[in-house]
Amino acid sequence: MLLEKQLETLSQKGYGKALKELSNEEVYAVLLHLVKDLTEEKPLIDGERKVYYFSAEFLIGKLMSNNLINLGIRKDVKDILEKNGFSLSEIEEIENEPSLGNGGLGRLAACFLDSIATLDLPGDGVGLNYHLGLFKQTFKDKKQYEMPNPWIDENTWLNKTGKSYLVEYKDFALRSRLYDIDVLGYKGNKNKLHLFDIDSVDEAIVKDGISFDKENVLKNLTLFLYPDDSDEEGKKLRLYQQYFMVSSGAQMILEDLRKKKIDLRDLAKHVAIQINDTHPSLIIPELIRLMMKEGITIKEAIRIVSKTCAYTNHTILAEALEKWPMHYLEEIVPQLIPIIEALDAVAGERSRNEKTAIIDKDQLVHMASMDIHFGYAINGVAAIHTDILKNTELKDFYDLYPSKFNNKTNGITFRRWLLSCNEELTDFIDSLIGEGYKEDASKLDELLKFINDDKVLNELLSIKDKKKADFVKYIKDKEDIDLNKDSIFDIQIKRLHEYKRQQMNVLSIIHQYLEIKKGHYPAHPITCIFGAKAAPAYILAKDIIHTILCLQSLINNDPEVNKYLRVVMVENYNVTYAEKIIPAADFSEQISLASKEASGTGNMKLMLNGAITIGTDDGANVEIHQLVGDENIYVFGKDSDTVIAHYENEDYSSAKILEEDEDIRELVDFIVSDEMKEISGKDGIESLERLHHDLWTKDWFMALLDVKDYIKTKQQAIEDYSNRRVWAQKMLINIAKAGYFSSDRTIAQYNEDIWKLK
Ligand code: AZC
Repeated sequence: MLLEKQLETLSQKGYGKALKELSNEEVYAVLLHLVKDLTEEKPLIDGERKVYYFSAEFLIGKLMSNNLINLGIRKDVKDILEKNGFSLSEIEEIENEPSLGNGGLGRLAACFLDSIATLDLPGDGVGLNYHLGLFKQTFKDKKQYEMPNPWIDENTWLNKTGKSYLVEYKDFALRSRLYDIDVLGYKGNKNKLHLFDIDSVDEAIVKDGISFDKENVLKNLTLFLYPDDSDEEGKKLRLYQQYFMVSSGAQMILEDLRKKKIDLRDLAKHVAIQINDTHPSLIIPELIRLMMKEGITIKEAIRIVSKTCAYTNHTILAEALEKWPMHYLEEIVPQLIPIIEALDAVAGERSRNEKTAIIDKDQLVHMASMDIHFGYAINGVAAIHTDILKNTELKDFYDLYPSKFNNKTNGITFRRWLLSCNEELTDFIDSLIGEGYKEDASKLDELLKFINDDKVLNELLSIKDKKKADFVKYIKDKEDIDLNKDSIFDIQIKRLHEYKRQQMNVLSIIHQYLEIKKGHYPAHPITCIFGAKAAPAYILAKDIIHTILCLQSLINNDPEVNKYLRVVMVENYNVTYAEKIIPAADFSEQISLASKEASGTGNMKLMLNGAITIGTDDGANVEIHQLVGDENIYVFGKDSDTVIAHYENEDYSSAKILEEDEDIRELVDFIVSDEMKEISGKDGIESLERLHHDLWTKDWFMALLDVKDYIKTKQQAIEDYSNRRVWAQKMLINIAKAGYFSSDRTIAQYNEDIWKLK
């Protein structure tokens, strides 16, 4: 009743009309005001020590649905709107998705903020307010093109604050401007996501897709996340951004302490800083510099900062561990040089091992090395990943600081990845085991008692069917693509990268296609769905996209084949798309080369929604495998020890495989077959040839090593799918065991072992 009155009042105030007379857009604005008003009443979470989660990305997704859920009013609002002739989910569609992230790393940061607030822990995010996001992906002529992805409009969750800091570079200074987004905990109070920006940013300088003058920092600094760094200007722009983020954030933190009359020497008692990957690593020298300005000696400042900062590693891929040339730093932030040199000297005193140096002999500054020497905790993001860090990638550091290393297996927030995206499944679980699992996800385990209950199993299948039908409608409306709702939905959604091996999935699709052409039909029709963006300068990744889009056209237009097989790559895959695809998934493709996927989090979201994993023993798949047992996951491929040995011995040769195995050769050579070339068009052939050539001569991530086992395993999964009862049991077990992957558990562990808040 109260809520209804509030909505009517806001409607009158905003538009001078009754609620039922508003347009959908107006209702959206009214809801935004409602949530902001209700949020206003919630106190900020307080405590002695507070964590600041520094991250280049926060892939927060649309916020309306989640905020309503976390305020505990989504059902009531939905009813009131329905009474007035509106559909809440249609209204939620209106919101632009904030384009502040790329992949798992950014989505993890968003899940973590949700869980920090939900556990009532004091902790804020710190990042940048990119006006045009990563980029918006479009397809033309079966190729990816990049466009700006603006998302800020007048109805926004961003709140402009009065806070502003001077960030000094060598040749000029910029004033940062802080915007905040409230982060609501589930049935709890709130924290904040702090996003820094500059007033002078100018979207009009962007031309021709996403190109712009990379040297015009005053206008371009907060336009894009991860601007193209294939040239020197791009690399420098990233450095400008990183320093802008950490300097503004550090000043904000110190200002807060001063306001509270806390001695800066007590920083570590009051503040923990989590460095998410190496993008924010300059926070270490910057904090030291700012403390020195306040009269603290460098020695003491180093000691204090070393008790404040902790680092999370998200990858073992060397190219992703950032190294900055000294001369860039000299050109952009010379004030940090003496400090970095001092840190390098201290590191040198602790170890003379070249591999743990901060500044190497080529005058490159290794960000991760700085983090490990001067952070008090270093964590990987899944058990196997942390083991690989300790035993291989970061072994020399582990030998030096064994007690700093720890594992924190990733997690996902169930508020978004179950309650919000799959209401039907949520309501069904509620009816079976009550709502306790919403605050203690381990209680999902109670679902296991229904393992032989046919009514429950049938209902699970019919919810899946319903979500598949919803998705079929969504993609028809959005992209005019026709899917067969009765086919298996086989899903691979993640950044496009060779190590994730979308190209191996491509080979299995080619296999399937050729089999159908020979009259060997699959046990069940199957639809292979991809969602992925390729980094703009990552040519081979774009070649893989082109190949998928060619296959899509070849297969979907062939009436002989499309009864059994279809292929779809959705355009501009993002959080909103994920929320539609995941509930509809039957197979979850997690097929990275063992040892390369740090954790994966899509694997967790898909499992929670009843999809069965087809995967390698990599990242968090290993833990999923342990939890659900051999019967409820399809594991294939060489293990990480074997793969690591291939790299060490340099004895992997795709050419050798291709020469010896004509089955695999047929699949790879099909990429440059006449049918494919014809579909690809003149401009695309080069792309097909490049991928083909790479597989023959390099195949760095060993797709050909596992492809046969992969095809065989997937075949088995397709056959098993037809036994609907057994399949439903697999689904139930996966859902029941997903509780471990709640980010509430992950955050409780970060707090217990690293942050020690409250
Ligand atoms: C990802 C890892 O690839 C993934 O395995 C992990 O689950 C995730 O971080 C969260 O820990 N890394 C990224 O997304 N990295 C970038 C630069 O986008």
